[in-house]
Amino acid sequence: MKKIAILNGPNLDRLGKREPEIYGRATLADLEKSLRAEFGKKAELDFFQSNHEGKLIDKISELADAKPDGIVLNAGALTHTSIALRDALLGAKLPAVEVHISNLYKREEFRHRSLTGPACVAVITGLGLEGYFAAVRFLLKS
Ligand code: CA2
Repeated sequence: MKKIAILNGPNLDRLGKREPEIYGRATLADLEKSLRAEFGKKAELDFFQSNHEGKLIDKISELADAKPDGIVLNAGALTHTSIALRDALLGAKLPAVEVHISNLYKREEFRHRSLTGPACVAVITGLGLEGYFAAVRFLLKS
């Protein structure tokens, strides 16, 4: 069975609880349930969320040793700031797909730059939660 890690960064634990006009009404728990319903028979899904940059880096280091088949990463605002997260991803040498619920290019200019995107095989932005499904599907096929 393939293994996919799904990592969410700062504030994504608040999904469905604020700003539904940008991020929708589903919670992170709803997303986990739907992804397990869709892919649970084909893949082992490992969900991780942290509001702390270092914890995300530690998780990526663990994954570098565990070697899942892929990583789906929504690093939240760390996408735009974290060289450390980018270095961790590059060091892990695992196929990663970056996902953003909102379309970064329709938002403030500071969200247009992703430091982590170049360390990923693909970036999906603006498909809502569907982006996570597309990312898992892609990683399972590769
Ligand atoms: O669109 C995305 O998925 C983002 O990664 C979400 C981040 C934002 O900083 C990125 O620029 C784009 C923010 C996550 C905050 O999520 C919340 C969700 C609900 C309520 C409050 C915050």
